[in-house]
Amino acid sequence: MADIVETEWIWKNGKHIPWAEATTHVLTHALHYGTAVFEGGRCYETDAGSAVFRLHDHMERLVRSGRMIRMDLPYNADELTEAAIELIKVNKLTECYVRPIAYRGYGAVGVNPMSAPIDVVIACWPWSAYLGQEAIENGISVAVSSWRQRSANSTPGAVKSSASYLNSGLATIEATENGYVEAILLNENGVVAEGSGENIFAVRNGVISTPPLSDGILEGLTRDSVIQIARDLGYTVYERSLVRSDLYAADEVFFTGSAAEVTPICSVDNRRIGPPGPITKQLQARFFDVVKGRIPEYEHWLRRI
Ligand code: PPE
Repeated sequence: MADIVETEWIWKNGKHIPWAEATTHVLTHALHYGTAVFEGGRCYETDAGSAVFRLHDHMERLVRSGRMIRMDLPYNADELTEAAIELIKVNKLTECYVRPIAYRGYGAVGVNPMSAPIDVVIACWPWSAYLGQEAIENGISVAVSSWRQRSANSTPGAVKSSASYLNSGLATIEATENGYVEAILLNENGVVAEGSGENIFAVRNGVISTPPLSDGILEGLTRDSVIQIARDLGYTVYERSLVRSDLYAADEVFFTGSAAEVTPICSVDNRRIGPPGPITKQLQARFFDVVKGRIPEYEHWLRRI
């Protein structure tokens, strides 16, 4: 995780404002009660200019996350998509991370958020490999956390809410203090859910498995993309519950996420999985080819700037 690289403009409630002025009052509802939903996507340079990967899908998920927490956004996914494209342009960026966030703003205190105003912001800035370039190339060591993923009846994982990331943060702190790069969370039924900011895949005997959405995970767009890419390459992909020993026994394990992209995992709880395996490497290479616009059949996933 890296320090922010500042850019010039931020989009807030329909206007471009200077980066330094994009501040908010300390009594902002979301700051006190976690009442915010957000997104993260990436814009990549391609041979034919820059393109944001699955931008409209990210904006649809943002709107859906908002609806699930009774925060109906004053903008639809189309409007937010255009706003993000415009923002990348005015910031003159060719590659960047895009972070839309909608939150209950200033004007009401107390747990019930319904009377607090809804603010919508989009920021973008250059963000290199989430867990480092070394992680992308050689893989990372991860550990199953003592913290559990919340159940679908308690800040559901399907909602990309700021509140959920307290839990992710606890897991990451524990993992990194214990010398691992990232954490894996089991859900309350004890099956593998996801990483603190990534979905997870395991490969055994050439078959790819990933936890189903019903295990309480975020409906990751990178996960969805990798499932489709793998199936298009002829692999069998199962969405099925995994227990931690499925990870220990796997030939290959990897994370997916907009920030983490496709990150190989080389050990789980000190059980050596090995250097990035052939299927992980193939899917990773294919993923980068797709996001960089090198494979025409996936062009519909790219929103060109
Ligand atoms: N699970 C969680 C808990 C998660 O936070 C992410 C994304 C994913 C799965 C993968 O979803 P997708 O990006 O749609 O493939 N995490 C975002 C936040 C990272 C951060 O530290 O901030 C991201 O990757 O942008």
